[in-house]
Amino acid sequence: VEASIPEPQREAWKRSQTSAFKSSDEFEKEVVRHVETSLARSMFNCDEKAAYSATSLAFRDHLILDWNKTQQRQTYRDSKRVYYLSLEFLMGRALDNAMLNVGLKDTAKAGLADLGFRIEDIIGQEHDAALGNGGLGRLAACFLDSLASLDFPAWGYGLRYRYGIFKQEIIDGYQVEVPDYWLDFNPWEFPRHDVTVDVQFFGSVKKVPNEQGKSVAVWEGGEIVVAVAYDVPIPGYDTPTTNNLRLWSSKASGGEFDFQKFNSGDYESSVAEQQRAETISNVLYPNDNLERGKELRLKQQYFWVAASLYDIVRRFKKSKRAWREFPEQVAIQLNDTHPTLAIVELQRILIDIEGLDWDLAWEIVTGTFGYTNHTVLPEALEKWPVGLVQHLLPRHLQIIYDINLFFLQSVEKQFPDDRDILTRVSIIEESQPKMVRMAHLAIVGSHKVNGVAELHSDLIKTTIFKDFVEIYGPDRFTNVTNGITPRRWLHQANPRLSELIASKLGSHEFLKDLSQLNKLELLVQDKEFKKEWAEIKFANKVRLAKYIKETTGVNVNPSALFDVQVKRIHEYKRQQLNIFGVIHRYLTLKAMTPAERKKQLPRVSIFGGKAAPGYWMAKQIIHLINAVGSVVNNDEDIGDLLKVIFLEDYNVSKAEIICPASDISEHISTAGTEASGTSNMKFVLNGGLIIGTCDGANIEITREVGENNIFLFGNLAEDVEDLRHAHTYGSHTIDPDLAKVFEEIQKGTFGSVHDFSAMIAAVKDHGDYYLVSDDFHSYIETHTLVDEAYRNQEEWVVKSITAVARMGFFSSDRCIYEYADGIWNVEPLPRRD
Ligand code: NBG
Repeated sequence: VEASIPEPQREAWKRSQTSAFKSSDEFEKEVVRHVETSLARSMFNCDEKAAYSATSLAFRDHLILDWNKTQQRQTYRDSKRVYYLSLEFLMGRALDNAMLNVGLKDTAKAGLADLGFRIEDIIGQEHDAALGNGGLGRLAACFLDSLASLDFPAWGYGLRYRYGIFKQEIIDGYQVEVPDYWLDFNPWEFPRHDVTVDVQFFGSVKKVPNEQGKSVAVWEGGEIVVAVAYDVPIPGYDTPTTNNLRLWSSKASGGEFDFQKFNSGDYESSVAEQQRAETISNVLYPNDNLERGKELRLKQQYFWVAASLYDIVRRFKKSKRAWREFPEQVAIQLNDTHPTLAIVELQRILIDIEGLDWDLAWEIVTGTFGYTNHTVLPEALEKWPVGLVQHLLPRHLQIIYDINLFFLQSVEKQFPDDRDILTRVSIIEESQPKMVRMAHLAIVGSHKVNGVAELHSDLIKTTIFKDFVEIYGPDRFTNVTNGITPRRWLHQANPRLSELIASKLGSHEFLKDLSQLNKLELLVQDKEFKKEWAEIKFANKVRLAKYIKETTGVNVNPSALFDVQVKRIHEYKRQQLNIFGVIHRYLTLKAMTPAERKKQLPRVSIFGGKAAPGYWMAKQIIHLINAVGSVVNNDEDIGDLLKVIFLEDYNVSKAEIICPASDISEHISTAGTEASGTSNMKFVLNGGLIIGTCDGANIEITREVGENNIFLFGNLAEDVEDLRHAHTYGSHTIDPDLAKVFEEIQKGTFGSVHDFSAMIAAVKDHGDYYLVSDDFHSYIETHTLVDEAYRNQEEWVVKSITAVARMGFFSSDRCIYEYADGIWNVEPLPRRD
């Protein structure tokens, strides 16, 4: 607004206005222009990488025009906005998504062909944006797609890590981590060197009287780190709405380096401050469902939260509204407890800087925030030592103490005879050292708390947050079952299936209203349709088989049953159960006569996923999978009957190849441990069936697709505690089939007896916390049922179609509507004014 062009000159601007390409001719011109100018190359040195770069720049230009208009429209309307704060956004590739969402993929395909390139090769050049670990980060990415596609005025806020999640290499069967430097060429971000925020750390707090003689806190001293904004456009599907993901990058304040030190010849220390500042946004912590209490992590959190809130408050203040109206204009969603300091930061801004009194400020704060919990695992619940918070953020610790004081006073009033409840719910844990419990702070500072699937939302209410339900009543707690975007996970990942569905339903509308899939059920007896359906699955398996051959050298038969488990490696996700099951299958096949073997159904067991670098047991699981693979895959008795594959470096773009190619996927966590899971949804949406436990969203998937179209096994969440108790205090006997598997491992059949002994001991000697032995029999039996069902291909295809037809509920669009309605109270912005 400040620098707008005067009326008389605007005509000239309008005459010269940039317009986006529409035809393939115009697209080609843009590509050539970018090759020749932006990249300073020509047709004589344009390789696929350059063609990718130029294509991306052409689409980036396209997006930015829509982006500008969207931001203008949203500013002009000044309606309530949503801010999604997440330390992780696992975006994957952007080009294919941009082409499909703006509806110009065919145009680009024709244009690229004219210029001498195949569009798949060009898409394949892109490096994944991997700023996340797993489901939590990918959920944030799916939500951004839905928010834009549904025309919500929404921003994402995150960190621009220089290194995303590490690249995984498998060397001699072991995981080796390699840094993921992804920023050498990233056409999808716009640096905003003019959008910066000074973020303060350390220092001390002084109380000084203000003009009214009231004592106010002043936080002074310490050091300043500068946050610089990088904006990533998020195009909606089939709408001009293009939202913004703002990622903060850290840089030293006061320029590049200390000139005084430099001039006095001390070059090294002159850049030290710069390096220390840049460390903050340097690397994503590679843990999934684990918090390690590292100082740098807390610095990252505050850096990102402070910059984001400053930005949000700045935007609000432009509207000149009264502070009371803040929660009517701003909804902030906390993706897990990582951004919980935002609660404290907003309270600080309101009382220390804007001069509001505590109660009004607190009302504004709680009216603004919503908190999503993503796990009940104790090792993942965030806690910070009071001393560390005190040192890094002295004023924030005072405010946390005040929040806690007022909160505990009200609890005491409500439950005057219950001293214990105060200890249990306090934001400060009276341990040695004392700890700040971030989840408690997040609950106290939010008006809504939600879990991510029904079972999970029930569990948080009855276990970890039980006392808070007593205190606030059940209304503060709600459920929003996770979802996935059908644009990426069906249309982009499985174009043939998406086109087949579109041809039967008469349009692509289902991609915006996934419940329309239910009309497919009318076709389950249509022979031609079933045949095409099966052909597409087969083609997707052929594609994956080719990829397996290229990357592992192993030949797999695409007619075999493809059994897939891809996700982060974790004991609670139980890849160990899967590989023990594979060994059991191997032993069973080995014990058969050749004639018996001939009657068996061939299978390919496919694994993929990263282990956190410090998670030793998870790394042993990877090692065992690879060790089993090298024995089984080379056993001539076995041949095609069983192959065991570990796919290196599982990530979003690989998931797009893997999900469409599964017959069965495994979602086999110990009941009560997987909050939701979202890959379960991706696999079923692509026509694969599930073998799974009664855990997370598997339960609702069962409710939707019907018990006949899913393979459930294992103990229930309600029995887990008793079983664990019995393991420790009763006599603990191991399932006899599992015991045979252990014997085989210990005989050295798969090498490395020593390496694998801890995995076995966890089950045999250390209480089998994850109930591997308890569930083993039921797991094996259920796999037998899978084999039997798969033999009847006719029936299998019916199951597959029926399941897809009933998956409408799991669109992230449905989630976003539920958040918008039940938590944010925001509405979409009509596209045309
Ligand atoms: C993960 C859960 C998954 C869930 C995703 C998204 C964390 C802390 N939690 O089950 O383990 O699907 O969140 O909600 O990463």
